[in-house]
Amino acid sequence: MRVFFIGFGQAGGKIVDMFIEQDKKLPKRSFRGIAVNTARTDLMGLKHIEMKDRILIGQTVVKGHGVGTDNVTGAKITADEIDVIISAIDQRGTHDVDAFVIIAGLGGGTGSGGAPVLARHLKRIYREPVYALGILPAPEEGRLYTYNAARSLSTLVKETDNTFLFDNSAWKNEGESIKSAFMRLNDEIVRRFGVLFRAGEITKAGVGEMVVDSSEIINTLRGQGISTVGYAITEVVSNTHRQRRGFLGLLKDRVVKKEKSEEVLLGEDKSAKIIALVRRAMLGRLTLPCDYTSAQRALVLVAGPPDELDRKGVEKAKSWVEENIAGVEVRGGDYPVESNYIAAVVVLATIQNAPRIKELMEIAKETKEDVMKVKDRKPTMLLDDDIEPLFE
Ligand SMILES: Nc1nc2c(ncn2[C@@H]2O[C@H](COP(=O)(O)OP(=O)(O)OP(=O)(O)O)[C@@H](O)[C@H]2O)c(=O)[nH]1
Ligand SMILES: [Mg+2]
Repeated sequence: MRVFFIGFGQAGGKIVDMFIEQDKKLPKRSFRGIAVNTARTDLMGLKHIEMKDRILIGQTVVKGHGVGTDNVTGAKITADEIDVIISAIDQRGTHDVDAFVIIAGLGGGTGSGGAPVLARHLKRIYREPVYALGILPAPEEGRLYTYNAARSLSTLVKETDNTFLFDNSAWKNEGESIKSAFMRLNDEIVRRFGVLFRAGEITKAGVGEMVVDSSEIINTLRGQGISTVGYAITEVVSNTHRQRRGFLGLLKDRVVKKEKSEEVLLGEDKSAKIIALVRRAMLGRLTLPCDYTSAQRALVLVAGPPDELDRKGVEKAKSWVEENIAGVEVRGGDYPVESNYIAAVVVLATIQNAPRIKELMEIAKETKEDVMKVKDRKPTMLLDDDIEPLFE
């Protein structure tokens, strides 16, 4: 699938920069990407997005310094300067694009406020689907981030065809600071979504038995809501690898016998291997941990060298996913690539139950009430009204 990424704000910009970095290393480009921000230094810090594709907005309002976690200002600046962003997207070219993906940290100001505004306009202008990939803040970042995320998310879900979520708090390690974790987390994001968003593109590895088409990804994501992604990877014991081990094994009879039996098992169990991999993807850590049984639709994608992509295995894995989610729509297939690895991606689309979202919404509601209470207090309460000011 050919994707046009828009990285909004600092987190969004950095992640799109990594998608572009990954894409540049591959023989065929599938991704296009721009970064939009109110902070000049954030844009300057990017490495792979071309200079002309880094769009600074809000200069007259915040002078290139960012909106300081104020997402209402982020939304306003974006609405005021939407033409600048749309024309940058148009100039980059959209005729062959299959989908737009807006990426933003939902806890901050620029991306949190700007992403839903941009989504609304893209949907009005283009026929292609508009997705968001939102990064949820960790609770330790404070209630303002949580409140921002809750407001941004509620709006994003209405303005996009589907919103993927990645929960920073679920992915950072115990004791690790959120900042030092960013590079690692971004890498996890780009690996998963890189496979998903590239699926359907023809590669040198040739055509698989049942290749996933962009339309299947799009149909899975149709109809709004929140989605999460599971991922698992395993190394292929290639023929050459096996032969090499076999050759080494000649030196010892006992080893050769063992090698042979392993080879047979590997050959016959391609299907079992794929089922196990898909199970691991769905039951392991999701980008947004949730109750997978509440998913309405799913997409099962198996990427790897064509001779490992066993049709029966993919079919059985799909059935297993179907038995375990609420809905009956499970699409999927393979994505042949030249690699020593097989990767499984499971998209759980339009989930209904995620404890983290419930918690986020509850904290946001409490925060809103507290904000209201504080608003009612006069800033001069500490002073005495009987002491008259010098002038009114
Ligand atoms: N996963 C990940 N999260 C990030 C990264 N950078 C920031 N965040 C998260 O994103 C949120 C802040 O969003 P930013 O993108 O920094 O904010 P912004 O859109 O630039 O908005 P302002 O700086 O307020 O103008 C916080 O919850 C951070 O934890 C990153 O590189 N990776
Ligand atoms: Mg910023």
